[in-house]
Amino acid sequence: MQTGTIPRRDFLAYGSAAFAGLTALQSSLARAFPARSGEDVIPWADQPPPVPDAAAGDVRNLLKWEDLNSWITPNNQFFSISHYDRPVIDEKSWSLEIGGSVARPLRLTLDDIKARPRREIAFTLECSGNHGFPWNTSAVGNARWAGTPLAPILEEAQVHGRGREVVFFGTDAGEEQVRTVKVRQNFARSMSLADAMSRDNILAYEMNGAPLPQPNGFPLRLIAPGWYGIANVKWLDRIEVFNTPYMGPFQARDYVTLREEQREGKAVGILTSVGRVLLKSVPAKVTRQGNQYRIVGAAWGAPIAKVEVQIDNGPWMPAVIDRSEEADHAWRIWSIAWDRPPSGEHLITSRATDFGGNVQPTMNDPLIANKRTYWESNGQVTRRIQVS
Ligand SMILES: Nc1nc2c(c(=O)[nH]1)N[C@H]1C(S)=C(S)[C@@H](COP(=O)(O)O)O[C@H]1N2
Ligand SMILES: [Mo]
Repeated sequence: MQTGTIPRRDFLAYGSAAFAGLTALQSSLARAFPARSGEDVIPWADQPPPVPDAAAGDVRNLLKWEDLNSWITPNNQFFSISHYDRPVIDEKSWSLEIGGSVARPLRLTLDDIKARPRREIAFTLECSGNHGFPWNTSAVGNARWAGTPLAPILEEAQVHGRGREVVFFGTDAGEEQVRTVKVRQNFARSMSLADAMSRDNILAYEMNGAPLPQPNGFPLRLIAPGWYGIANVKWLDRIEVFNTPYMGPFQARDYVTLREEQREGKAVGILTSVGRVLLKSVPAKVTRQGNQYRIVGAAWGAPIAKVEVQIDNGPWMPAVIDRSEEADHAWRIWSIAWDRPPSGEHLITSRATDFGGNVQPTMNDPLIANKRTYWESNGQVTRRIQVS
């Protein structure tokens, strides 16, 4: 546990009881973001390469980190990833079916869903492939999602005692091959019944106060706060309770982490399905106002206790975390002053620590280095900058 090193201020700010007394501090921290007037953004010297043609159909609208200007990512700047087609759905003919191993199957229209209790949740959605490829370094965004809680719907459907998983199907479909057999099937992902019943999960029809945009799953998607992007099924039209484990391609073949681990001195390959989001931070941008430089970044994946920044090979220095928005599953914006950096090239690295004392690993940590696949890459990120 490293919690002893966490500034007391951060503990206070995290507890909601202490929150009210901190307004002055909060607003001074809030001023750290989005911007100082008249400041310039210095572009990173290490720009990611363009999305390769092979992936350009699937991955769109990646954020330019230098453009990060608000805690909420505007809908038109939010990334979008789709592995099959991107269906355009007419909400009038669309409905959601809840079936499988249940006593009372349901069918709900969009109006039915909107008439149910409404819940909003701020959640930072990150693709588990983010930082898995040189071109994929910003497949992440933060939005306020609104919809209706999933758990009461599953309760109404009365899941049979043998039901063990909930499978979420999109209307998008593609052809998949198993040995010599090819079958057209819908995008889908499953969760254990216990995970699906989490009070945080919603069936979302709004994103930042607007109807869910088409690339992000119009008219309805699952929002599963705390899970990597892949679990958040878009263009949702069927929820089915299974008695057996679901083994769809995005569950059990793709979006699977292969890691080499040591067991009694022998290397073994361990395969796991991408699941919950991991502790992470990134330096987002460097700004300059006269010779006052500032490094601004984001941290997410767990309740963030502290963020530290390292410049070149210097000491780790604590960043100021903006706690003006209280949300368990949303990123924290942090910043740190960088006084009169010498001209030349510099390296900037950040690392986050959660309230359990877990520290974001380095890229050399066996957890990251022994991965043979690109998913779940939450290692520390280093960026290069040229100071003139
Ligand atoms: N139906 C469907 N849902 C999907 C996907 C998909 O291809 N089809 N892609 C998943 C992946 S890999 C990610 S990272 C997130 C991205 O959500 P966004 O496009 O709203 O950013 O959606 C997930 N939900
Ligand atoms: Mo993803």
